[in-house]
Amino acid sequence: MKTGIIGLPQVGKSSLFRMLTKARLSEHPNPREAHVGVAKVPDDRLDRLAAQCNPRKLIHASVEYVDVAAMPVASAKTAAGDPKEGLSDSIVTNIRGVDAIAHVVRAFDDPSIPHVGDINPLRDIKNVDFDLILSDLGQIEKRLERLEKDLKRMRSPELEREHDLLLRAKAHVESEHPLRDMPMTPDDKKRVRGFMFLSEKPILYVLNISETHDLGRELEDAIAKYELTEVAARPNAGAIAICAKVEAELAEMADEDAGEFLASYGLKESGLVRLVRKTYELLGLISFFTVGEDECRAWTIARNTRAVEAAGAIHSDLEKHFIRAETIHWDTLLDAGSEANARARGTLRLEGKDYIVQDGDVMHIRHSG
Ligand SMILES: Nc1nc2c(ncn2[C@@H]2O[C@H](COP(=O)(O)OP(=O)(O)OP(=O)(O)O)[C@@H](O)[C@H]2O)c(=O)[nH]1
Ligand SMILES: [Mg+2]
Repeated sequence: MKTGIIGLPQVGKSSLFRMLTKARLSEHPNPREAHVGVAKVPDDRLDRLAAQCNPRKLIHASVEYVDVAAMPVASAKTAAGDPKEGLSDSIVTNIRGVDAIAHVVRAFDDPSIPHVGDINPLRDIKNVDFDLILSDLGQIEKRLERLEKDLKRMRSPELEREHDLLLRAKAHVESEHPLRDMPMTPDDKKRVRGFMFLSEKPILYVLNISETHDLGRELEDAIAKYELTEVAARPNAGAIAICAKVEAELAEMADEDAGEFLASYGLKESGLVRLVRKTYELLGLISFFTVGEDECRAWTIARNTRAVEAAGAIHSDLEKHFIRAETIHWDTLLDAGSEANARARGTLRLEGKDYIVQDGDVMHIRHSG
């Protein structure tokens, strides 16, 4: 699962990417190539399970981030009525390849770093969303033209269904709404999957705010203060505030000092931890765990996955030869002290293929392979 980091120039995209993935970027990157890096998904539940079973290896879940090049500055100028340049092919290609978008929006104040106009996150969000929508509209129109030619030559129920759906999508984007909030049936979704529409991807608005003494409270209030409550509440969207400047300092610190540093700002945890968790949520992902002396590990699956497919996330053989899954919720296991105790207490359940795996389940797959 990949999340693309996008945004206007100089808003803090690469700074965030570096901190999330602890990657080093070259000084002179090739603008056509996006940087890809992996971020660990912090999980206190897994850490506590590991403390109980003391494994040789501890493996957290991860999400991939892509540092997409900056959106064209023209994105910020639509209100002036300038003809739009549109997105470059390389940006479109890079965004198409991701499962979700993190849009970094500037809210920090710093006269030494130029920004298009004054600080206005809602305007920037609307303009960048507009660019995504415009790119999709171009694609929809091209496909509709082709479809109409084909339909003249030959009637086909499948082509007609696609035609109806695309007409609906066209009306939707023409009213300046992103496809991510257009109601679609699972069949509709399948029909448009191949287009990889940009405005259909789930989006997280990441508000990069200034460093202040009362940062804890500022972070809590920022979404409302910049009037993002409404856009963040739309389907497949979300918002989070962070302070990249403070995160950069945190990233340089030893763990012992970090806690004290956070507390001095009235914070409980780092913004990066919240950001990664939000991304995971936005992608509709949950974790289940496997535990043992050799390895404690988090596995990533989509919400509402059946036990047999969850087994497949570990290994395809486990899916093929699945018999049952010994299952227990992580906190019940902690409570019992060990799997053996849990079994004795009768809190370890045996679940079949169709069991819907819950976030935080600990599973042991029994198989015949
Ligand atoms: N004051 C302040 N400066 C920041 C903050 N975040 C980033 N910057 C600075 O803004 C400049 C741009 O940061 P980058 O992370 O390179 O931004 P970017 O969005 O990747 O920029 P482009 O890729 O060039 O579009 C750098 O000089 C950063 O140090 C912040 O929260 N506060
Ligand atoms: Mg950059």
